[in-house]
Amino acid sequence: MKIGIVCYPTYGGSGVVATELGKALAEKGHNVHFVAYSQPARLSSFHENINYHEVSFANYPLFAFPPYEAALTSKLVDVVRYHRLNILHVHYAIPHATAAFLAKQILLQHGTYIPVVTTLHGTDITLVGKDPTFQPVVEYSINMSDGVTAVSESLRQQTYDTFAIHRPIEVIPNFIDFRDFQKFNKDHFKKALAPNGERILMHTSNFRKVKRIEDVVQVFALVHQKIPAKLLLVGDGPERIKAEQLCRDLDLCDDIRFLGKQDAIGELLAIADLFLMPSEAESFGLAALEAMACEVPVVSSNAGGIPEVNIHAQTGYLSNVGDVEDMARHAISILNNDEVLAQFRKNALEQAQQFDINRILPLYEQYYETVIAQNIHKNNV
Ligand code: GMT
Repeated sequence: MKIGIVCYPTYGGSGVVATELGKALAEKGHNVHFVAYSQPARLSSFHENINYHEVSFANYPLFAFPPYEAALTSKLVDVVRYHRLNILHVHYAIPHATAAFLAKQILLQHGTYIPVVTTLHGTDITLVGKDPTFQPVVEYSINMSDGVTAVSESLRQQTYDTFAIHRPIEVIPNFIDFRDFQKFNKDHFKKALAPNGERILMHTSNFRKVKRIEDVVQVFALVHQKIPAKLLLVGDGPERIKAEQLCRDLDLCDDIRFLGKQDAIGELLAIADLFLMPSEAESFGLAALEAMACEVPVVSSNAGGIPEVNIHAQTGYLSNVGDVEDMARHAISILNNDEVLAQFRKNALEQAQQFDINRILPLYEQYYETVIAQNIHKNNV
């Protein structure tokens, strides 16, 4: 198949999923065309089946807001026509599903019907999408897609609860590539960061408000009172300053490291003993799955789709959003005992294997084939 993938190029979950999906499809022999406003973060190496088309345009002084949707739409029309794509798969509804819909209408004038699959990732529904600023456009664009997927059952339900959607939404969960995420031997690294055998707690995210970074620090502070421990904070974003201030206020700077944005997350997770995800909302929690693939148990909130990934009292624990005492109690119960930790590590790996990319990729391929077959008669109208 010739597949167009539209995504955000940043370190955010939707861009990561889209890029890893495209790379895996290319490895299986499909011809993949990425369309984004800059090179996706995880698209660094060359592959003969991967093409990248950048949406770029010179801004005009009249535009207080550069019309990105228009530029993206034009790029999609061009790429679909001249590379004869079979399907467009857009990740994150805003504005990708809308631009894809418009491109579809324009292409119809040229006798081409391009089927569009929209994958909903989370904040495009739960936070930004339901805001009245975008709500009617998001709802319409989802309904006009030829196929819609959501990354968890929870997100599918929230989409139906939030919008008037009159088409089926298929749940295709996020996935993990065990070549990048496994318990690599990085003992030398562990010794450098925790020289006295301290337990290592870790959090990775884009440090947005929804991630509740201050809860991460609060949970660590409570664990630290009972167990020698270090906290590694990976990533960067708007809430980092507040978290840094909290570390200073709690006098924990010697035991908390801010590592900033990192590429080799799998290698860092390999030295972690526990992953913290106290998020306010999370459609899936890809970062938790990445941790579990590296045999790291997860102490998290019970928001959104997290319980579909992190199984309570088995791969980690779930607490109500904001209940840092409960999270700390759970963390201590795992970290206090080597045997308990070993069992949680094993369970985490087993659960992560359910989301192996080799299991999930065929679901996308089958879905594309179904959507293409349902719309084939619309071509050359
Ligand atoms: O977490 C973010 O803020 C990034 C966001 C995105 O759209 O890039 O992540 C969402 O998509 C990920 C991949 O499907 C999910 O694993 C995250 O749970 C989801 N984030 C939220 O729902 C807050």
